[in-house]
Amino acid sequence: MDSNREPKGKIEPYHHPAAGWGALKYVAINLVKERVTGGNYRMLFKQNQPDGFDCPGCAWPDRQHASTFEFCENGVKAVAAEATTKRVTPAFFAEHTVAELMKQTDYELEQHGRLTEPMVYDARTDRYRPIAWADAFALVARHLNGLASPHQAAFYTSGRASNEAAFLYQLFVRMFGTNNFPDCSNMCHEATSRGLPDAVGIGKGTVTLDDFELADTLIIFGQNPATNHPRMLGELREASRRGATIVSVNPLRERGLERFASPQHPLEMLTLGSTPIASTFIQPRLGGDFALIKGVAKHLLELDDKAVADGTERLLDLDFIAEHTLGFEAFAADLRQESWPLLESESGVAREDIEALGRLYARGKRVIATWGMGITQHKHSVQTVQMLASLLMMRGNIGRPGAGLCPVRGHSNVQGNRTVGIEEKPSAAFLDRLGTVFGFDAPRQHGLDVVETIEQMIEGHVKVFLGLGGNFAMATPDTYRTFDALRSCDLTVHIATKLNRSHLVHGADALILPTLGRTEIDVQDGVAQGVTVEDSMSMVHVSYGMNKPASPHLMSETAIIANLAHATLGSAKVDWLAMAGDYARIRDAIEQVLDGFEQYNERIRQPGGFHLRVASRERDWQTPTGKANFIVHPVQQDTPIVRARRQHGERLMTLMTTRSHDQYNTTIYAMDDRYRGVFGMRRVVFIHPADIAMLGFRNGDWVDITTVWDDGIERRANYFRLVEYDIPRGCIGAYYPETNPLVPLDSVGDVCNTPTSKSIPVLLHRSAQPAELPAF
Ligand SMILES: Nc1nc2c(c(=O)[nH]1)N[C@H]1C(S)=C(S)[C@@H](COP(=O)(O)OP(=O)(O)OC[C@H]3O[C@@H](n4cnc5c(=O)[nH]c(N)nc54)[C@H](O)[C@@H]3O)O[C@H]1N2
Ligand SMILES: Nc1nc2c(c(=O)[nH]1)N[C@H]1C(S)=C(S)[C@@H](COP(=O)(O)OP(=O)(O)OC[C@H]3O[C@@H](n4cnc5c(=O)[nH]c(N)nc54)[C@H](O)[C@@H]3O)O[C@H]1N2
Ligand SMILES: [Mo]
Repeated sequence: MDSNREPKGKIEPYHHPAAGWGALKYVAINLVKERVTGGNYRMLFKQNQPDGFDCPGCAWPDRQHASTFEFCENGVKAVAAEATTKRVTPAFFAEHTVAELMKQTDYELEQHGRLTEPMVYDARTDRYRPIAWADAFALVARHLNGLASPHQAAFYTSGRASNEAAFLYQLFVRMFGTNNFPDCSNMCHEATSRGLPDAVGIGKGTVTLDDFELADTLIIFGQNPATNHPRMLGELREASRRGATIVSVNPLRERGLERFASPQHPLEMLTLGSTPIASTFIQPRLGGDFALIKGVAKHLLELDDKAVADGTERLLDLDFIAEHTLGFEAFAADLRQESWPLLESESGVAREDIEALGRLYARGKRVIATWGMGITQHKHSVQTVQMLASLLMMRGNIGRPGAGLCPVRGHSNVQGNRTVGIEEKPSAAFLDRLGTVFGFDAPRQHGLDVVETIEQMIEGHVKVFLGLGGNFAMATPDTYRTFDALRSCDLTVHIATKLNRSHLVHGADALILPTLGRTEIDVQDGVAQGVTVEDSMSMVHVSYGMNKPASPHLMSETAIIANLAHATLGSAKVDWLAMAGDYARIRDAIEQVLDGFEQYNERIRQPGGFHLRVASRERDWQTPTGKANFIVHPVQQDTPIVRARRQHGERLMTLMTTRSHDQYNTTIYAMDDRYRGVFGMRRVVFIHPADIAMLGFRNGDWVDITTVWDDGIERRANYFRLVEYDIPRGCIGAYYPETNPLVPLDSVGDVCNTPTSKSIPVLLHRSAQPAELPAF
């Protein structure tokens, strides 16, 4: 281990297009670093192909032109990380106590490679030791069946699990008796999933890739696709070449959105050419999108008034509004009375720029709005999503070709997980049908989400935690309180491919259950199984692994869940092991429980799979009113940020936590953030040069960060280097998960309860370079 973990850190602004040769170079480095053997390079050509595996990276959909090789640098990192030849064996665990492993960084933990055997924690030696699969299942069953109430257990899901695994998991847990399904989505697109239903009836996007080919205007809110959804850049590149207008709304001028050279187009790379992506950048302050979008809507109304006065073509889609929506009068009245100075100060965007965006939007005949975490991880995220839906509705931009809502999901099957029942607040209709098909009374009481799960652990009510993938301890807020919460459990269980810190922050009893990754061949009863996933645009397709499993002892996620269910509940009602013996049986069950999955097993065989119906796309509004709803929201003025600023003045900074180019959530592949010009380090704070001066610091100084919150708990993250950056005054950025200790557990979005990872009130304090940087 390094004594100083970031000795070679440097800042070097990036001047090349995104992707291009830089990406190819990094691909090569990754394959070598992970020691992926020669034969395995073939697998890259099977990524996102009709007969290959679904990339375990992001949820961006695939083009199904069998000739194009859907290539993406960060997809390769995800695949290479899973295909690594490095192993975490029982010998490794024998060598290291858990306390020792806790001293390693997340990057170092990731580097050890794939887990190979089921392990159980031994308190006497503070080490994990091997356990037989059957004994592991029996241990879980004993704990679960010993609880006073099924609600004392929580069952987490990270969005990589297949539809089959997730469906079986929710069936097992509901038969056990609870809806406690915290999942990564609670920290991610929950504002979308909770905000859209009241507006348009369903919490999903309304566009497909075909719409991207038709759109003339694309507005990208709070997203960094060059890093997180690189294949989206291919679509933006085509749109840009066609002459479409592309706007990025982001406090950071993300370089990856400026120019893009496609690795799929060698000529462009050979000539060092590149396609400009976003033609316009708007840089609101953190959380300023709500006021910005409201301002655009207000200006659209003004432009429409002018059209009426001038006798020119109206800008509102009056037919759409009349036929399909409710609430427009009240919505328009609220816009008219809204104050421009307030919209300007809250958005951080000058009125003339808001108006320019309004004109640009009004010019577009087919407009798509996409959004990511920059929109969903704030206090008023649900309101922002609904305001965005209203803006599109004003011009009928929902449910027509080339236009619509495009939330861009994170994990490759997070949307599918929700579809098949990973939902702590299930509808009564779903529970009725599940209960009827399987002959049981599904529990009605709503379950716990991520934040509530941690709170209930702290209260001593949740005693067993089971994680289907993910890294709960690091992905969640308030790191040290979350650690205490997990350590108070009687049992923690992780079904995982790789070692991570959640395995080290454990309950009295603890298990690590190693599983197959999606790229690996999954044989059950002698037959290779495919699994299905749903992407961000509701396409459901099958995925077949093609690599040899990392270890002969691994079980598939589906098989592990079936065995847990069998051991806990017995197989009188459901023949769990038979279900896991042939995944087609699970798909048959899904077909019985859920609409839209008719002939599931047949339809996944067609290349590209099938599109799951999204009613709002067809202007079928499944809201309580039967119409799309314009929803009025005021600009929030009494927020934790505003209160903290009142107390501390301009020294108060709003912190957003984000991803670097070389990480996948809590998995740190390497230490660079190429497009932002950061190399060899992660403990940095992006800050405006004028704020550096105002605070009396200099570029490159070391600082500690503390949170301004009102519960008397000190929240602190130490040793970060200041990096001057093109970011609005008063706003700073740093990487997650290192900054999660700063996010208070009760700092959550309205309605969605999502941690406000993009708006944390903080102060910066002078510090010095330590002899050794903290491990996390
Ligand atoms: N390689 C890679 N791919 C990934 C992931 C990964 O970690 N690595 N993670 C996956 C997951 S789970 C997810 S959810 C997605 C995440 O993908 P993104 O949604 O791109 O998430 P972030 O990296 O957090 O970046 C959010 C962007 O929002 C901007 N932003 C921050 N605050 C605001 C704001 O208040 N307003 C606006 N308009 N913008 C703001 C930031 O500057 C940044 O550009 O990516 C998925 N794909
Ligand atoms: N401060 C802050 N916090 C955030 C965010 C933020 O922007 N800022 N983003 C939030 C978001 S959007 C999300 S989605 C969450 C992510 O939260 P999680 O989904 O919990 O975290 P990941 O880092 O994606 O999980 C990585 C681990 O999953 C396991 N894994 C990988 N592949 C597989 C597999 O195929 N099967 C199984 N069983 N396990 C596997 C590996 O052990 C790996 O270590 O974090 C959230 N937390
Ligand atoms: Mo996510």
